Amino acid sequence: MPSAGYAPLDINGIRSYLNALPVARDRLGQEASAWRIREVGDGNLNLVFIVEGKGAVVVKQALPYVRLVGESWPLPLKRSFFESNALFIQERYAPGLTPQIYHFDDRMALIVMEYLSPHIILRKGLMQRKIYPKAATTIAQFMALTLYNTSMLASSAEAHKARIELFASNTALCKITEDLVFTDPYREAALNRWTSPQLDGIKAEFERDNPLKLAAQEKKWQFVTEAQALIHGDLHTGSVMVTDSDTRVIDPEFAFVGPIAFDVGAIIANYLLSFFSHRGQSQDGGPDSYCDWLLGQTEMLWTVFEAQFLKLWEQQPSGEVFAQGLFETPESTAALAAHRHVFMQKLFRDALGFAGCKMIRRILGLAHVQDMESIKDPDVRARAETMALIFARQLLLQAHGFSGIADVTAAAQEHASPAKV
Ligand code: SR1
Ligand code: MG
Repeated sequence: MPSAGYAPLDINGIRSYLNALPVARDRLGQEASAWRIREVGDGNLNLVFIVEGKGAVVVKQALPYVRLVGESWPLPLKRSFFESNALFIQERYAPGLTPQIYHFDDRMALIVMEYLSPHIILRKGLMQRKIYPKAATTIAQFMALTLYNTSMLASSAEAHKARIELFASNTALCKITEDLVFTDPYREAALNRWTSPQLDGIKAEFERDNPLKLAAQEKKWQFVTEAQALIHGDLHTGSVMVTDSDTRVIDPEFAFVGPIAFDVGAIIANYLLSFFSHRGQSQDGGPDSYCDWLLGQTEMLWTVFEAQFLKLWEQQPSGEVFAQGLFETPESTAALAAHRHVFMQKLFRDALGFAGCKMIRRILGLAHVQDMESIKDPDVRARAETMALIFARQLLLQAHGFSGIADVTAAAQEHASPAKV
């Protein structure tokens, strides 16, 4: 139920709302009647307006239902509260890597924030085969900074429990992930869709595939039980805006205290989906330097994240877990240093499992990705999707067989080779 005083705004409503808001008026300049306002939301959940005067702002307002599906699927407005809180926390630990918030209105479930221009959504850039040399590195740094600093490796138990409490009631958005990522793709669910009839066979196989279903449920168990750090919760390439030189992570409305590997796996999955979408469209399956670049960036996501996370752990061991005072002799310092690598290896394999789930859900579940959806010819799309599905299954079932990220990208290349198609 929307709270008293909530109303979804149209263009005129946005104009009056911002005109009564000094912080927005100052940024926009001009008379309100001269502001140019357009609704540009193309995500699954919310309204998004770009408002331009002399300056510009973005207004994001939650709807009381899932926009993609309609009013039959109600969704709490409180996601706007979780998003604004996550953005504040992320800005504290990863300054300059998120949009700046100018105003948050809890009652209207509305955030006024920085208009990122000339940024575009990373997914769209990757679909156009654009090179963003810094994007993967910056996303990896964002993950290391936000995930390390909101974990008990950096903070007290008391602070961590306060964080858990702040985000604990983001249950409706977590439930979307629990159902859409970990469960529905492996069963008959009303809103599932896939390229049919081409993928009918593999969809039916996945529904019968007990090892695969068990592995997906293990990942779901981790997702709901591992309160490790404040995760973004929906870190795909549609949640990143880029220019050649700037990268910002947006849209953390799915944030809660969950497994670190979920964010890492999500972004790796989306770079790999881009890779398979391009490989599937290649006529002859011959060499493709853009696909090689995508795999190189996939490697960067992990290697930069791992190095930065370890560096933070070595330099700021301020948390109550692996507490500094326990490891002061040279032997125990060395033991802790060795253990950090064991810890990262587990995180890596967990991330691969999550990546597998995230790839499968985008092909067999409700919410698909434009990388694949934009492929008009269903046979070509099915070819790309099948390569991605088979590879994702391997990620989920054989995460332990990958000793490093270069193994993963080599296997992706192998799955996309003409002999396999
Ligand atoms: C019903 S919402 C579907 C998806 O959109 C969001 O971007 C999340 O990824 C969610 O799973
Ligand atoms: Mg989103």
